[in-house]
Amino acid sequence: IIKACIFDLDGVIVDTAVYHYKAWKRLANELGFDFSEEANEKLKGVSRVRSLELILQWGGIAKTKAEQEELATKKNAWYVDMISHMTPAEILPGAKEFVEACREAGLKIALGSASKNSGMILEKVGITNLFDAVIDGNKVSKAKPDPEVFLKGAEALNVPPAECVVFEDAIAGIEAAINGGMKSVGIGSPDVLGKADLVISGLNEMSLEKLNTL
Ligand code: B16
Ligand code: MG
Repeated sequence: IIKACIFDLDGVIVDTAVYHYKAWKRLANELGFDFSEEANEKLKGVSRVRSLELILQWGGIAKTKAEQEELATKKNAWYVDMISHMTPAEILPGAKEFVEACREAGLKIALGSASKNSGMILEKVGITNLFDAVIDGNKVSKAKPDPEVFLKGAEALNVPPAECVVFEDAIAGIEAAINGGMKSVGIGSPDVLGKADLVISGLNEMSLEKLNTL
């Protein structure tokens, strides 16, 4: 029986991938190259540091650790500038309604995100108070598919992993849920997220009835 839901942020609750893409693209362009929106898919759910490593690889550019830190800070400043203008209208269809329905049913709710900017995003779209616990990139040291972020979420909610379900749009996130001994719902395509217990195209397709079949 499910007692808690743990939600990824980017791609599940909001679509911040487009802002990440704009900021990384601007950085790449300054360095003299470009990358496609298709390549950007590979950055979803991936940490800031690792994202930069991948992008520099695509551009065939080598940078020292110190330079990388500077570049990541620059990208983040542009990104934060964009997300500081986010509004509640940017919550993905059905996301707020489903989280509210879970709360009304007495389920515990946590965020499990790789982002270090999750606090600001939740604040801007006005849903901070829907979460009993927020575990994000500031609180974890191991990236998905390591289950750390979700296990910390379960612990904060005081619910055993087997009674938690994770909602994720990235395959590494579904693997993290499985590695943590949790149920998982994939948000996106079954071709990519086939390992999940259930795959839907968005939280507007989710219901408490479906949750109870997991
Ligand atoms: P930040 P999620 C992830 O969010 C994004 O999908 C990924 O593209 C980003 O690099 C990562 O957060 C870190 O974000 O630079 O804000 O710390 O899907 O785990 O909610
Ligand atoms: Mg995501």
